[in-house]
Amino acid sequence: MKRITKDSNIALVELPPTETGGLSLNGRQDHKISHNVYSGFRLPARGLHLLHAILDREGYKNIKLVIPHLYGKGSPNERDVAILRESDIVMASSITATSPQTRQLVDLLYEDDPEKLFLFGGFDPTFRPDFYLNGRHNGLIVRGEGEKTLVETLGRFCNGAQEVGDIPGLMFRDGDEIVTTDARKYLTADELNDLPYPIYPEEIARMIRIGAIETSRGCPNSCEFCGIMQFYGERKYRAKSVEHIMGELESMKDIGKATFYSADNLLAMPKQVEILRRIAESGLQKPGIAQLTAVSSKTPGIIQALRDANIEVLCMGVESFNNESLAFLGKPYSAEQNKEGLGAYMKGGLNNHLMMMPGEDGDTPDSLRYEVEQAKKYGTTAQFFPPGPLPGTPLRERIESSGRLLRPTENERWELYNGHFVLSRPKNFSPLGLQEAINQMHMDFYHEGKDLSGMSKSQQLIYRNVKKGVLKVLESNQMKNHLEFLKSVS
Ligand code: B12
Ligand code: SF4
Repeated sequence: MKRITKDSNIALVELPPTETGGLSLNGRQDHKISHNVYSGFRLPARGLHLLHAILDREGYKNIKLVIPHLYGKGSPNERDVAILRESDIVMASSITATSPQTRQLVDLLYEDDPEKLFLFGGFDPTFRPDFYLNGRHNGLIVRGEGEKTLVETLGRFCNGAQEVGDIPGLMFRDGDEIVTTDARKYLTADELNDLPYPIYPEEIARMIRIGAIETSRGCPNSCEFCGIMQFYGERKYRAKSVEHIMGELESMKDIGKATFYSADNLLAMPKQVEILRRIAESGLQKPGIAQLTAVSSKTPGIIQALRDANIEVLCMGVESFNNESLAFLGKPYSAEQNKEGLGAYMKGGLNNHLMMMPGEDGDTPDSLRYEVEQAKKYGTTAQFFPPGPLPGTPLRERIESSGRLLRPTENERWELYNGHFVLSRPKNFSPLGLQEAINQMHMDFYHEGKDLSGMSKSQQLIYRNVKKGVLKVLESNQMKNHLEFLKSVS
């Protein structure tokens, strides 16, 4: 491994998803970028802008970002490839859907320069270390939250030491074994408030259409299909302070035409109405999208506060209007609570984006027809994703142990883990039957001729972009090929 110093060239990279999981380089399109409900929005990368700021604060001088989904046709361009080749440290952030091309990139870079250091982080490396630590490169996984582990690890290398086995939060290969060091304790709310604001270099900032702000971490719930509890190690919800959130909004005021309040939800915070009021008074209230729950609608004053803060779209993890399915999914809210909350937001002039999960064991063809009817009633936009057996989740464990995965793990097509594809055997449908039913739900929801005249311009923009993303998925070769595969296993 190269000698690491504060002057080392560091490349932070997040690759876009592709239809085949293959890697295209130099702006080529050998492997088409795959779409999803959000692909029209040109959001920033997830963790990398914050990690950039952390490294910057530690005095690392030569940091560059490679985020190809923001520019050109989405594959790493020639500038990106040059940055990656010249780097001493490559830091890759990935989710399951982007894992195949991430590993291909790292393998290529290793062949080019075996002395590079490779660091991986994010949900997928945390849960699938073997996939990334294939023994060909100097690779380390930072599992779970990355801030402290990253600083300690690079600090150790800068001091000329190589031994990292006592640093919590790491995984690495030692011969045939993968060593997992002690768990890293999650950051407290105070520590989150001490984090620097994410860095968006000018050439990246101008490509972002919707800026994103993380207002909290963790979740007190434990839905079966979600790995959040396993990722952070506890069901601890930690909200950032109003001051920190306002400071970050100020720091990103020139980025994007709208703001996405994410991870995991602004409005589960005890001080939710106060934050909204501060946003409303600050002059920073671009059109907003926020993740929240239907039951938050009961908080006194919240609907007016949302409107004043210019938040127009609410992303709701409703999943189902069927209580039996909600119980299977481990959701803490009933169908009645969801309907009541969604109805209240609509009445208050807000738009619900419904995140639905049809195809759980409680669902039947009839219940899905009911779901889409309810979704039309309560949602301006909606996504219908079958339950995805994402690595690290209790759902995957259940599906795998009962032999319901459609491909064995060693032959899995990880690029299909983008939410849209049926990947496990449903109970009351054939796999093909469920995929076709879900595709039909999307078609029914986004039917031609829907009247958009009651929506504001930005609401129409959001509707059109979500619809565009969904239609691109339905018309893609990726979907056609997957339907053929499902036919063969149905
Ligand atoms: C916001 C978000 C999005 C945004 C992302 C854009 C944005 N900038 O906001 C949008 C809406 C586009 C999105 C889309 C999707 N998402 Co999403 N998303 C999230 C969410 C809610 C927060 C992510 C985030 O920004 N966190 C804040 C940053 C600071 O944290 P972080 O990214 O985890 O990074 C930290 C560590 O992971 C680590 N780290 C991360 N990378 C690296 C790299 C290195 C080298 C190191 C050292 C450390 C490190 O350090 C960071 C600081 O602690 C998470 C759930 C969650 N609460 O984490 C899901 C989540 C990441 N998404 C998920 C999925 C599946 C998707 C979709 C495929 C489909 C879907 N279900 O919607 C699409 C795919 C689109 C795509 N190709 O990227 C899954 C991923 C699971 C998996 N194994 O694949 C998650 C975990 C949700 C879930 N529980 O299922 N998503
Ligand atoms: S799906 Fe949402 S509510 Fe459920 S555990 Fe995950 S983050 Fe929490």
